[in-house]
Amino acid sequence: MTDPPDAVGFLHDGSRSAEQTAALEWLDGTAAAAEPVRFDALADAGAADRFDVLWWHREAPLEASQSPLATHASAVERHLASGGGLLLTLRAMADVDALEVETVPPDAVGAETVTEPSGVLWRRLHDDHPAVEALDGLRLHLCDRGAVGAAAYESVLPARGEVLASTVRADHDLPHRMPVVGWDAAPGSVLGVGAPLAFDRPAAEAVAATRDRLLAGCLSAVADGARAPSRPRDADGMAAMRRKLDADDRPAYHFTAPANWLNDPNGLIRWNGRYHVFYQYNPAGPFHNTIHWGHATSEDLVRWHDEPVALSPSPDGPDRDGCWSGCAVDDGGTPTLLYTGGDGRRQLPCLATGADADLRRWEKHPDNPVIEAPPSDVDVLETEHWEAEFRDHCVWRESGRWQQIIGTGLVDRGGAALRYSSEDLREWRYEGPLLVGEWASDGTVWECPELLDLGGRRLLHVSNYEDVIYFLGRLEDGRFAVDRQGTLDHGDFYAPQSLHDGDRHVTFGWLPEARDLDAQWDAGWSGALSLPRVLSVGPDGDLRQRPAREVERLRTERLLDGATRELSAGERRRLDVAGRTLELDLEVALRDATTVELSVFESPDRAERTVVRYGNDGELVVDRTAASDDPRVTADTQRMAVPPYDEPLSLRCFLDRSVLELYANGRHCLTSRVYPTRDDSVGVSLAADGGRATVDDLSAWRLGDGYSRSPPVRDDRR
Ligand code: DQQ
Repeated sequence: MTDPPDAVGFLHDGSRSAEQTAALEWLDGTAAAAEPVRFDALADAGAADRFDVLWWHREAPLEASQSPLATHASAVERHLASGGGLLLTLRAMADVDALEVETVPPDAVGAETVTEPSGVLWRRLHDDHPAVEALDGLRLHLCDRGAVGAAAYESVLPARGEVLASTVRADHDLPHRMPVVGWDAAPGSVLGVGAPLAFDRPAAEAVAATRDRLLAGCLSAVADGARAPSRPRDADGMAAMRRKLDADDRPAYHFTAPANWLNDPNGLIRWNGRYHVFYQYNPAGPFHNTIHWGHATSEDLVRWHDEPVALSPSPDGPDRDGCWSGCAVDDGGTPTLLYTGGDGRRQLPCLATGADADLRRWEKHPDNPVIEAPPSDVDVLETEHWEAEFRDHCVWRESGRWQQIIGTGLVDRGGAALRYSSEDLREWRYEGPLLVGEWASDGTVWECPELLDLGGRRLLHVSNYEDVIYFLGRLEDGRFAVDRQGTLDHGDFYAPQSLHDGDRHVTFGWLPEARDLDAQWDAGWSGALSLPRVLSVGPDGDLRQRPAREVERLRTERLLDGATRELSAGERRRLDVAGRTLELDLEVALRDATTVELSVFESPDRAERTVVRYGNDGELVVDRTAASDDPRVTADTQRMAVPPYDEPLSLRCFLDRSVLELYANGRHCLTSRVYPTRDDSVGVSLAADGGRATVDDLSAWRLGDGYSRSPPVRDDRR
């Protein structure tokens, strides 16, 4: 077991509660030289010097104005400044903002009634922290019954601290409740554990042993200067997180956040010759909460540099609970973001302008939100979470004004995109709905609407919680007249956004995980972006989707070059290609076969395999029923129709560890998240059923890494 430090000053304010007495007894029973010390004794010069650690363990509620930590802050800060450690447990953590080390206190403080083994859910990213050195696993039960005073961050994050753990109750993860935070108070350090770390109530032997080890680890962590890792604030820190979580199932060339949570791509823009992708990001772990804007840049759309977080919620602002999705525009040389601020049950549009050439620093408009409320002449849906479903922004310039659409849902009607216009991006006039969908077929709420001009034809796509549906048509008097409709991607793909790059629109979508939240927690990262896709309209008026030509730059080795394989009925042929980061291009002519199968991520005994199956019913499926031995992953079959049926099927397949991204006939996309578990699940085979088939033009490449190791080139011209 980790030894606690030699000298611990056990802080109290005069009297000691039963819990404090029990904790002090525990401390006396360890090797530590523990000594109760009154807060007011700290005022004496040198009083704290003989302690490696000051520990304040308090569960009773306290008015902020009476906080002894506030009254004696300067003595505690002197202790930290001389390299001492401070541990704040139970409700004591609620007062951390009394010290200079933090400005945002925990927002969930009170008594927690524990009825089943409960404790901390440690983050994979910090599994090497000295506090958990003597413990195995990420789920640590500390208490099994009783009411315990507790403190945690829930809808806000500490401004300066780094969350080290969330909460576990029995075998149920509660990532949103974050009771363990470390603060770097160099040369000293502070650790807050607002989890049920209590001593005066009975506990099962194993639970008590874990509690004791964790507490000893926490005391020694703050004592020996092994400071809590601070939240990375620069590009190097972001890249270090990526290295730490470089696991076998992390995509190599599809963009992922360096660690933690990623969802929608946001604010896509080419600026000063560099591509910028921002993304919905939670720095506190791999779950959707406390949303910031992460940031990455690229010179070529396929090799990425991690940048520092670009937008963070302002604790007193209209984006207090999150900076949700939005877009970027060039306002006469000023990069400008429109995004959704979340505050309690309200979500409203906010604006920020770029303050440097690298788009790293953003200044929020002082009069945010720039639209005070949804329009009053439509009946915007209210739901359990939101006063009005009203979010996500697409902004463009047309008819001499800025135009904007915002996603919503209208009561008894369905998802809708509402149109606004403006002279200056700050004052907006409501212009009416651009399009309202059908409740039953198109979804109740539309998120992330985007309107693109594909050379005369307009494309509107919206995300309706399930799918990304698109409409092709024209604008007539500010309304969208629909010619045809479809689904942008039939798999794990959501909330796409595009950038206009010269003569093309390049689109990225969010590829959510297809494994449960526990598995995502264990991985420490969640979410990827699709490859950049170029959207256009073909001569037949239908949508085309192709990987951007830059994707070819990822090819590092050619494995097959335009080969042909004739397959007879029932025949299976293994290809002389193996790997998890591959591109496979092929043409399939069914001839008299009923189906042709391409199996990828295939083990030699075929027990693990992901099957792409094309049939003479004109359907292409990705069969994930045997794709993974891990029971926590989705094992279903995803389907899409691939007209026209009378031509050979041309297929481009991108394999990237836990991503399979398919392009059929340059028109239809299906992206799957798959998680092969076996080291030998690297094979590729072809098979025909029901008759003969020809696979032609079969090429394969090994693809390289999407993360450039060299630092980005800076351009300070603006
Ligand atoms: N994701 C954002 C919202 C958007 C949703 C929140 C779509 O702004 O509606 O992270 O995935």
